[in-house]
Amino acid sequence: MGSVRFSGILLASCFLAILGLSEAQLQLGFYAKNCPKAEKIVEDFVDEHIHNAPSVAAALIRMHFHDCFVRGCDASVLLNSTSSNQAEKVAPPNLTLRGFNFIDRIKTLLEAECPGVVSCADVIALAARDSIVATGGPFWKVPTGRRDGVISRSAEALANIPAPTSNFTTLQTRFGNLGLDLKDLVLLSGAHTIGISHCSSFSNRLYNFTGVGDQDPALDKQYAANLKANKCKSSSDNTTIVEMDPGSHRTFDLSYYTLLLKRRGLFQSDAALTTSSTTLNYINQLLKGPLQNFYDEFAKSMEKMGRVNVKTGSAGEIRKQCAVVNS
Ligand code: HEM
Ligand SMILES: *[C@@H]1O[C@H](CO)[C@@H](O)[C@H](O)[C@H]1NC(C)=O
Ligand SMILES: *[C@@H]1O[C@H](CO)[C@@H](O)[C@H](O)[C@H]1NC(C)=O
Ligand SMILES: *[C@@H]1O[C@H](CO)[C@@H](O)[C@H](O)[C@H]1NC(C)=O
Ligand SMILES: *[C@@H]1O[C@H](CO)[C@@H](O)[C@H](O)[C@H]1NC(C)=O
Ligand SMILES: CC(=O)N[C@H]1CO[C@H](CO)[C@@H](O)[C@@H]1O
Repeated sequence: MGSVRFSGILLASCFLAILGLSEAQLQLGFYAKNCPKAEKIVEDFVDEHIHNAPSVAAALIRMHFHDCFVRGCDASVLLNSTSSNQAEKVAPPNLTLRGFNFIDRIKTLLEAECPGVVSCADVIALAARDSIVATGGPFWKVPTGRRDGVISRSAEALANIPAPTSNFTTLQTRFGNLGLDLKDLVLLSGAHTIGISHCSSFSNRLYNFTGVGDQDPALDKQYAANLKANKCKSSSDNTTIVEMDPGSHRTFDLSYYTLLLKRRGLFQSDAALTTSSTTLNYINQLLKGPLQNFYDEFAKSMEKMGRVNVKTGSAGEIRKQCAVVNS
């Protein structure tokens, strides 16, 4: 009995030690020895190309988020479906992801420099950070050493990535499952200060909120009327795009939070952040500024997200091509 309990404790502490060890393996400059130019190659590519495609910054930070929320930050989001498997890419939350080509081009450069060394998961994390910085947004540290996963399942994307229709409880649960708290939820949602959405991601709020042809009462009436008149003119429009932070969708600023208080957050998941006093307090704190405070806090949450369930050491693999597992 006693020895059973003892070996239980021993097992548990071994398990914790392994967890601790694998966490410790993400480190700043992980490639310094084996591919010293790796991070510079990513940064240079981003700096060179972002001016032609600044909207890629939004696409890449969203890709990083989706990657980390399914099986950890392991580039499972990049895998193509196969004849026997529907990958994360084809799940509804991923239908509107962009930027795959950008990642592939960086990976090609890295494979030419040091074959089989730099993971696709690290490429996503680095390129997301560098593109946000290159477009004038916040900087955050990206420790590296992530390994690539070999599994990508559409159903898991659906089960783990919050939907734009998610309520506060669902958001709290899905972030909480990954060790991300309410502060992280508020800060990371702040990425909606840049980028675009398709009408189909929120038109239920405009046209058929509860199934009786109604509007979401939590959405500012004037804003809703404007969207219906000028942007999302029918409930079946799935091609028109809308700036999530109109007028400043290229600028990483606090105006997303200002809009939330005006009931002009685009998604129910945005609006939900004002429904709890805890998150509403964080929002008000951030709005007191300065902007640098938001940047500093956002950086902490991004680093935290970038560590979610990462594979390190000898787990997973270093994919040769980001869209397929090594054969
Ligand atoms: C809190 C839960 C979240 C939900 C429900 C959510 C949902 C969405 C949806 C539905 C879109 C629009 C997709 C489209 O119609 O094209 C979107 C766009 C975007 N999301 Fe989120 N998101 C969440 C959190 C995050 C986080 C944590 C980040 C990054 C840290 C993020 C970054 C972005 C960005 C930058 C865009 C614009 C993408 C582009 O311009 O292509 N989101 N999000
Ligand atoms: C939130 O959404 C979930 C999933 O749709 C639902 O089961 C739950 O009842 C909702 N919670 C609240 C408080 O509305
Ligand atoms: C609203 O949704 C309900 C239930 O899904 C559906 O029966 C109805 O046709 C929809 N109405 C409109 C105007 O789209
Ligand atoms: C958009 O809607 C059209 C018409 O309803 C449909 O044929 C098409 O498959 C939809 N596209 C997407 C990406 O959902
Ligand atoms: C992955 O799928 C995309 C889109 O279908 C395709 O263009 C690409 O060639 C595929 N990549 C690989 C390595 O098979
Ligand atoms: C980016 C991406 O892979 N999009 C895919 C999402 O799913 C649709 C439908 O399954 C595909 O046609 C897209 O290529």
